Amino acid sequence: MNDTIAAIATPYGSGGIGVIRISGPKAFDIASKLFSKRQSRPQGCTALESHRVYHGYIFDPENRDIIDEVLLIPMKGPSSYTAQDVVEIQAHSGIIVLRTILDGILSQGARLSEPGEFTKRAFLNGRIDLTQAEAVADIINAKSANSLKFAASQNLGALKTQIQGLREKLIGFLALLEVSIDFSGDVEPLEPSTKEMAKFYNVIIDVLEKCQEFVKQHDDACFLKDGIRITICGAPNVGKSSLMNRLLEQDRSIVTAIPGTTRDPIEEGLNIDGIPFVITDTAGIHQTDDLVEIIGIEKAKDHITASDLVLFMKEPGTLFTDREFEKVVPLENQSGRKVIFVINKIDLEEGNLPKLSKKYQHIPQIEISALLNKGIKELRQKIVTISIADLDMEKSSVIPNLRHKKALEQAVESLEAVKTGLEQTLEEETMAIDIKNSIDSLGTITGETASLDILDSIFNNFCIGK
Ligand SMILES: Nc1nc2c(ncn2[C@@H]2O[C@H](COP(=O)(O)OP(=O)(O)OP(=O)(O)O)[C@@H](O)[C@H]2O)c(=O)[nH]1
Ligand SMILES: [Mg+2]
Repeated sequence: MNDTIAAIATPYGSGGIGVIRISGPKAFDIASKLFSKRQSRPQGCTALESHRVYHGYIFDPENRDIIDEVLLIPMKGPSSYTAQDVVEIQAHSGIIVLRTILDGILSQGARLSEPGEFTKRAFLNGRIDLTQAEAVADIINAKSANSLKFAASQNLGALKTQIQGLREKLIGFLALLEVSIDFSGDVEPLEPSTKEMAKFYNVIIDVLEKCQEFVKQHDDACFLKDGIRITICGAPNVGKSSLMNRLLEQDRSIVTAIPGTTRDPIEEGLNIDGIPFVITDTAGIHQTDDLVEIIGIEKAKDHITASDLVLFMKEPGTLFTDREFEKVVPLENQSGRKVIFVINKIDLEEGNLPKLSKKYQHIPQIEISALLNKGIKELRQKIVTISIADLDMEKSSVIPNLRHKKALEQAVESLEAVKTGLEQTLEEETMAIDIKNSIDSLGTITGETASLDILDSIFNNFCIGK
C-alpha cells in the first residue's frame, strides 16, 4: 500500500470525459510534474491544494508537448476514495489520449493498479468495510432501480451496522464467559450469576433469530439483484417466440408459422416496473425424432427447472390434460416455482379456451394475443405481482449476498450450539469456542476476520480503475 497506483477509471472508448485516478504517497508529486495551469510546461512545483478543481494542461514528460486540456482534482488523504492522497484527472475520453496520460503518470513512478485495488485500499485503510466494498460492484452492475436501491443502502453501511451490532452483543457475552474460565489456575474464576446467564440466553436467541432472518432475506430477495428467471414453454407453434418479442418490445426470437422454429434457448434481460427479469424463450416441447429439436427440448426442460416463474402457454382448440401440463412443468419437489397459464391466440377463438383442471385452479390464468398485442400489459402486471408477492420490500432494505449467507449460516450453526450449551449448562470453555466461531463468521462478512482468499475473490471481480 506504500506504492502509488494509477489507472483509467472510466470505460474504454470515445466519450465526453475520461477519468484517470492516482492514489498513493506520490500522487500529488506525480501530478505536479505533469500538470500546469498554463500552456507552458510544468516546472515540477505546482502547489496543489486539496479538494479544489484546477483547470490546466497535462504534458508529455518525454517530448514536453501538451497531451490534453484537463480538470485536475487533488484530494489529500484521508478525505478521499482510498483514504490516501488521490488525484483525479478529467481528460477527454479517447483510448489514445487517456493511455498517453497514463503512460506519463507511470513513467513518473506510479504502477498500474490491479482490478479493484482502489476500493481494496479504501477497505484496508478502514474507510469502508467489505459489505460496502461489495456494494460498489453491485452499484456498477445494478440491473434495475430496485437493485440499485439495495446496493446504495448497503454502500451507505446498512448491512455493516447491523452485522457489527450483532457481533458486539456476542463479544459482550464472550467477555463474560472468559472471566469465568480459569486459564491459569492462579485466580479464582468468577462464576456469572444465573441472572446474567439468563440475560445472555436472550441475547443469543435474539442474535440467532436475526441471523436466520438475514438468511431468509437472501433467499427471498436475492433474485432482485440477479434477475427473476422466467421461462416461456409449451408445445411448438403456440406463439412463445411471439410473446417473447412482445415482452421485450423487440424482434429477438425468430417467429414463423413452421412448428419447431426455436431450437436454442434464447435468453434476454427484461425490466418491468424496476424489477429485473431474465426471460428465456424455448423450443416447443413435443414428441419428435429430429435430433436438433430433441436437444432443444432437453435444454428447454433444464431452463424450466432452473426458473423462478414459468409461463406455460397453450392455444385454443387443443386437447389438454393435467398429465400434459405436469410433463412440461413438473411441480413436485420444486418449492417456490411459480406458474402462469397463458392462453395465446385468443383472436382466433374467443370461446372454447383450454382450462386447467380443478387440481390446478390456484394457478393464475391469462388470455392474450401476442399477434394483436392484447393482454400483454395485464400479463406484465401479473408477472410482477406474482414474482414479488412474498417480498417485504421495506424489511429487505438490505439483501445479504451468497457470501454473506454462507457466513450467516455458519454463525447460526455455532449459535445453536451455544443455545444448547446454555440450556444444558455445559462447560463455559465449550461455549466460548462456539461463541468465538460465531463472532468470526460474522466478522468475515464485514471483513474484520476475512481471509486473504476472500479479499482476493472479492476485489478481483472489480474492473481496473475501481
Ligand atoms: N392468430 C394468431 N397467431 C399468432 C399469435 N401469436 C403467434 N401467432 C402465430 O403463430 C405462429 C407461431 O408463432 P411463434 O411465436 O413462432 O411460435 P413458437 O411457440 O415460438 O413456435 P416454435 O418456436 O416453433 O415452438 C406464427 O405464425 C405467429 O405469427 C396470436 O396471438 N394470434
Ligand atoms: Mg419459437
